[in-house]
Amino acid sequence: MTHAVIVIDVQNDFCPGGALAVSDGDAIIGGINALMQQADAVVLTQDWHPAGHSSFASSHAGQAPFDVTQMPYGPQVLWPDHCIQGCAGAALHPKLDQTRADMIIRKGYNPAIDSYSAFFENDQKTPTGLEGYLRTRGITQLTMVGLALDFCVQFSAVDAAKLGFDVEVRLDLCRAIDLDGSLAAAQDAMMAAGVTLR
Ligand code: VGL
Ligand code: ZN
Repeated sequence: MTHAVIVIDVQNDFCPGGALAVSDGDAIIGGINALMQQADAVVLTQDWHPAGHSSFASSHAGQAPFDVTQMPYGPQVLWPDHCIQGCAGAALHPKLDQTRADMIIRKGYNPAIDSYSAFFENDQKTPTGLEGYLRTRGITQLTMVGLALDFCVQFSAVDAAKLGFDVEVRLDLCRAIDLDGSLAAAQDAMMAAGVTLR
């Protein structure tokens, strides 16, 4: 039984002052740094979009941030431009201790498909490769933390549980965007998938 901490998207753009700031997003960083010290393995994820990404409202005439549009793969919330490859907003937060990170996996680089989950893009079938990485290292137990609880943490945790990993989410080490009840819906979806909320 090997245990990994998966730290989701603790990036400047999701912290106060960022393009898609989550309230108090930086308040969890000290606790995450401490948690990483106890893990067998640590993976960080990084939202990493090309400029003009299809998840940006600015890429769709007449649409505003937080509108929902229909993509070939289903409904998609449109976001302010954020986490653009190589820009300061996409960098991991400077207070996040990267020394314990074995692996940093990027996602959302496909211009036509968003990727909330660290395992599959939003078409729910294109893999990121993280499953193979964890399995080949013999990792079976995951603790997930980070931003945002109701988007990337939720999708990552649900996919991991569906793939058969033993998944726990530390609610105290996550913060949510909470759009139209998305936080309550995310907690229900995670519990239904067998994720332990702690
Ligand atoms: C996220 C919206 C858009 C997240 C990423 O990390 O939760 N949310 N891109
Ligand atoms: Zn994104």
